[in-house]
Amino acid sequence: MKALLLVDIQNGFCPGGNLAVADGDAVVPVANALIETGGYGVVAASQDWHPEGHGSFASAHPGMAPFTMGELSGKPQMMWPDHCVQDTADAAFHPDLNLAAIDFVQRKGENPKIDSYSAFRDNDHDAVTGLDAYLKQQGVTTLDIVGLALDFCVKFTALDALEMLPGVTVRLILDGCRGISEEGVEQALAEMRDAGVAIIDLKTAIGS
Ligand code: VGL
Ligand code: ZN
Repeated sequence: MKALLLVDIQNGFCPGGNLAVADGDAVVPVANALIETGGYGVVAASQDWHPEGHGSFASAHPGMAPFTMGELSGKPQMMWPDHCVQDTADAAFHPDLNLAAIDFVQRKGENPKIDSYSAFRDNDHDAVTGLDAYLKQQGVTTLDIVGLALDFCVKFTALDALEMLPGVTVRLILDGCRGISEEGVEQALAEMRDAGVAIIDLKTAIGS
């Protein structure tokens, strides 16, 4: 069974959002096209869902500026602008996304002491979210991934999918993703390719 995973397609990562990714909303029509024609047995979506004052926010660390490296629980942590705070419009899914088609929502980033880029587990790999158990229980054999941001949450989600769903084919639909930085995207694509993620486009995904 093929499953589709929509990573963090939220207002916060789209133009006008608190952690906007350039052209981030361009992933929405690609996600919707996949939902319509991709033949998926399951559509899952992750949602970055931080409490106010989350430890990944620069604002929680006096003197720290967004987009600089700081520390969280004794480990290096990128300091982000406040984003995707629970129950705010910034955390809501993009309104044009086909929400009715989503079977399962996996929230993440709720623990203020640790960030969670991956939809499968936190950055220390201490706590799993439950998405792996859900997808296994559904009998997934191929997992297609689209969303935001390619160089952070999408990358770590794809790498964890390979590790935590043994035997599952993991495919990244490149035109359904946008990233924060160009260098970050190049590096992320190389890492994913090396690990065994198939990098394909929308046309290929729909045709196979
Ligand atoms: C993300 C940074 C912080 C993402 C989430 O969805 O890629 N990036 N929180
Ligand atoms: Zn976040």
